[in-house]
Amino acid sequence: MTGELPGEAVRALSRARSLVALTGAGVSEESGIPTFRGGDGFWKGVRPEDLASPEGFARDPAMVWAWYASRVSAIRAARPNPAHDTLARLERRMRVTVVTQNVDGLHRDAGSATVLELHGSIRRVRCHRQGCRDGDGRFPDLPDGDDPPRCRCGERLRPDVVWFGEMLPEGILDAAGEALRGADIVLVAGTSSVVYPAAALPLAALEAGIPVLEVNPEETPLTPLATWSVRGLAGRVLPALREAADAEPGAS
Ligand code: BV8
Repeated sequence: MTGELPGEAVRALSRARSLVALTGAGVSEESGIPTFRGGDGFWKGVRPEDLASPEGFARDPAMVWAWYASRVSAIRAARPNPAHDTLARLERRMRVTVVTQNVDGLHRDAGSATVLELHGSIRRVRCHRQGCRDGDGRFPDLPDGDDPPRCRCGERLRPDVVWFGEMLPEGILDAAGEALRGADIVLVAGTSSVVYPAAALPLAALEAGIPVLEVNPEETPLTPLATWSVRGLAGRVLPALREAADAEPGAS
């Protein structure tokens, strides 16, 4: 871990009764799942932003389906890492709401009880036709490259995730806002803080006078605004934060 733990942040965490953790792809990186914008940022020469969109799906449904099928198989082999485990363990000492942009389901696998999946779940599929529920189900095991399977209504199936240009699930931003309003501290871990409306959530917390602690090996647009920002890997910094908070005199 490179970044020192700010003493004030440790004291705030030790006294907190309620925490909101806003997480991004970086907290799953140590589980072996590539981040969205890390590496060369391409998949078979295509940018994820161009694949994770209705336009990308309309243009080449087999390519988009193959991309998700390759991600689903990587995710099925993945296990939670100490970052996920720490957020689940913190529930023993405070109310924890995980608000995640990730679609991999690893927070629930780690045992987190309250997880808001802002961008849906790659483990599920649904019908591409707005409102049709006949296609709801588990992502099927299919060889790569197949044209997506069809719903009973005849429309293509697609991953149950939110694509660029699509609205987030009904009510989930309200639920995230409600959790934020009741938080004593907001932890922002493993996100480049560039995707909206998720990236607006820590800003709303700061507006409301709630301290925000960022954990990321790199600086992000949130770094200069956060109350504290630690340069480090979530899988190391989060356990260290929890241990330091537990050791604080008068820890709640
Ligand atoms: C919407 C699901 C209404 C699919 C994803 C203002 C307001 C509203 C919308 C917009 C707006 N401005 C622009 C928009 C449009 C757009 C947007 O935000 N575009 C961006 C690119 C500018 N937003 C939308 O379209 C949203 N819809 O608002 O509807 C609307 C519509 C149109 C116009 C106006 C309003 C929908 C956004 C959801 C898109 N779907 N994913 C899928 O996964 O396949 S987003 C995608 O990016 C992933 O979900 C990912 O989680 C998310 C955010 O990325 P990060 O998680 O941050 O991952 P990233 O790779 O970027 O960064 C990883 C970070 O981790 C790095 O900082 C790295 O340093 C760090 N890291 C690495 N290792 C570690 C680590 N940190 C800690 N520990 C480590 N070990």
